[in-house]
Amino acid sequence: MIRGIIFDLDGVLTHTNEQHFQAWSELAQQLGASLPDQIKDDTRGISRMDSLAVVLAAIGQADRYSPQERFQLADTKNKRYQKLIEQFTSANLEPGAVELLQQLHAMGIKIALASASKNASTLIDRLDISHWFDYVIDPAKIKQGKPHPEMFLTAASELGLTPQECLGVEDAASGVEAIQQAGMKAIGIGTDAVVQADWRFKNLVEAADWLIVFLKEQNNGKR
Ligand code: B16
Ligand code: MG
Repeated sequence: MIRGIIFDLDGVLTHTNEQHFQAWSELAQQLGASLPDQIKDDTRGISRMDSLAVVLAAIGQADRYSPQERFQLADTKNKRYQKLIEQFTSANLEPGAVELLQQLHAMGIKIALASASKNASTLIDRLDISHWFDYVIDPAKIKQGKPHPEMFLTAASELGLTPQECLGVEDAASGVEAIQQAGMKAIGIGTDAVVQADWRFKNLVEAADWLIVFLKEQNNGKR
């Protein structure tokens, strides 16, 4: 029986992929290089420092910087990213996001956020959706990022549920893998990145329509 839904943030409830990419691209420019579009997918869902490693490898500068310089580079990118999302409001939510959170809450389904982003709690405040979450992962306390299952296992346990009682919703290959490694089924949104998901949808509205029917059927004993 599904009693909890664990959401990713970027690429699921809001779209910050362009802002992340722009900030990484500007950093690459400062380092005298340009980034291929593929970096958007390659950094989806993975932590800031892991993303930096992907970016530096893509521009052939993987071994050029000390750990301290790497932190500075990541910080430069993050400051630019924070500037780019400064004006985010509820208008930046994915269509259908509030309706889905409302419906899940009304059905008594527990809701958690499992985002790799250290900016996630600021972002959900700006998006005006913080109040819908029963638990929000603090990625600073997570030892192993996606695709490791730690985030999803922690979220389930904090909701007081077993992994089998939860579904995860993701837009990234790393996230889908993390959900499945946690022993949950994965709902994939959007790109080819989620081919491994148990159910795939073009966008959140389509996923929400399906999910609400799925949960109602489950409650009526049809599943
Ligand atoms: P930050 P998600 C992820 O968020 C993004 O998809 C990924 O591109 C980013 O590198 C990561 O957060 C870390 O973000 O630099 O803000 O800590 O998809 O897990 O919600
Ligand atoms: Mg994501």
